[in-house]
This record gives sequence, structure tokens and C-alpha cells, in this order.
Amino acid sequence: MPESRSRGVRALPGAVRSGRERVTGVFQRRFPTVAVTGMTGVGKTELVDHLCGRPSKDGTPEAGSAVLERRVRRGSRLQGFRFRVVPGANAATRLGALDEVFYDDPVDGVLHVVADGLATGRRTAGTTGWADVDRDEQRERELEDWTLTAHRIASMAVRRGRPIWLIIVVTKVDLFPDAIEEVVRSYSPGSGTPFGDKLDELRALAGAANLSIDVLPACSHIEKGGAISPKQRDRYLAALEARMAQLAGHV
Ligand SMILES: Nc1nc2c(ncn2[C@@H]2O[C@H](COP(=O)(O)OP(=O)(O)O)[C@@H](O)[C@H]2O)c(=O)[nH]1
Ligand SMILES: [Mg+2]
Repeated sequence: MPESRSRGVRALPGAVRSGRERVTGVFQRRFPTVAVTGMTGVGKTELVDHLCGRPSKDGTPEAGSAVLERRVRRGSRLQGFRFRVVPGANAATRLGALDEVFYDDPVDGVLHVVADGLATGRRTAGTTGWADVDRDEQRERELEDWTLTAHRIASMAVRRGRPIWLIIVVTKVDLFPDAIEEVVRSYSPGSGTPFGDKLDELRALAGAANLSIDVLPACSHIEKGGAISPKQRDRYLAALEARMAQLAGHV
């Protein structure tokens, strides 16, 4: 740097200079890459659209990969974050995509999205209740999907030289507004549910120091006349973003 410029910088008032250093620090830091997993229809795409601050242009994957790359829009809280969404539909592509984000090019954190059996949940036309059999079936599928993903997270955490973080995102809470706490608890470590047991296993395998686990409610879509207001939805998303920023050290 030319002498005159470096002197110019030194001559800046302290507050400005430290602001400048802060900015430089942000640029030097490595921005996190986050895997987004969970079975089809659970709400991954819609969630990531919100976190990125823009809708996907029906995101086409990179050549030779099923993983959808999404980046956060400038100026948003998670600026610089990169999301890698693992598609859930096709079993074969899904396995390859899981390998890609957990082995080939490991991520810094994971959002595993669940919806308590409401992956494709819709109120059946002409009825007021849920098709309970379908919901239970979908809970089973969610659990199978989680088992598969949890194994990969465990081995990544073990191989990785630095800690990784996992957030279980319990989404579509607008569809069970009176049971949010209870459902969130059922997806938590130590809950004694099948999902919770797998989470405990995962933590034991990975080692608590290698893996942090959070469970947060979310909602990224508002159905007309639904139980969650847009303001409440935004609060859920803001809390999720704040936690992610904290886990990634971007506070
Ligand atoms: N009620 C409700 N529906 C949601 C929510 N998030 C996503 N959906 C809907 O669930 C369906 C599947 O969402 P999508 O993001 O495509 O799921 P993906 O297959 O995991 O990417 C879509 O019809 C979404 O509009 C939510 O928070 N609440
Ligand atoms: Mg999708």
C-alpha cells in the first residue's frame, strides 16, 4: 500500500477505523455452507426461498449433481451463506446428493426439515380432520429418512476437524398451532420418541463436542385463513436466522 494511503487510513478517527476493520474481518471470514435435508414435500424449498430472501428460479442443479445450490441475497441477515438442498424425491439421486454434501464437499451446518407427518399434508377436501393413517405413514417415512441422514451426519462429524451444527427445523407449524411446543419436544434430544432416540444416538456417535443440536419451530407458508399470521411467521424465521448466524459466528 502506498505510504500516503496507509497514512490516510491511520489518520481516520478510531470509530471509523474499527468499523473498517470489522468490515475487513467479515470479508476474510469463510462463509458457511449449509445442507438442507428432509423428505420430499416437507417444505425445504419454500424455507430456503425465505432464508435466501428470494424465490428459486426453479433452481436447476449443477451439471452432474442433484444438489440445488442457493445463495442468500445481499443485505439479508445471512448474507454470504450458501445452501445446498438435497432433493428428497428419488431414492438413488438422493443418496448421491447426501454423499456429495456430507463426504465430497462437507458442509458447516445442517438444517434437517421435518413436518410431523405433514410432508404433503393438506386438509382433505370436504372434511375437517386429517387423514390420520396417511399422517402416521408419513411420520414413519420421516423417521426412515432421518435415520439415513443421521448416519451420514454422524460420520461427517467424526471425520471433521471442527465442530458442526445441526438444527432440526419443525416446519408447517401453522397446520398444528395448538401443538407446536409438544411437537417440537417430540423432535428433541432426550424426548424418548423414536426421532429423539435417533438424535441421542447421533450425539453419542458424533461426540457432543463435535456436534451441536437445536430444535426450532418454523413456518414458511401461510395458508389463507390459517392459524399463523405473517408477523408470527416472520418471527419464527428471524429466530431461525439469528440462531444460524450465531452458530456460524456471524453475530
Ligand atoms: N401450510 C404450510 N405449507 C407449507 C409450509 N412450507 C411449505 N409448505 C407447502 O408444502 C409443499 C411442499 O413444499 P416444498 O418447499 O416444495 O417442499 P420440498 O419438497 O421439501 O422442497 C408446498 O405446497 C408448500 O407450499 C408451511 O410452513 N406451512
Ligand atoms: Mg423442493
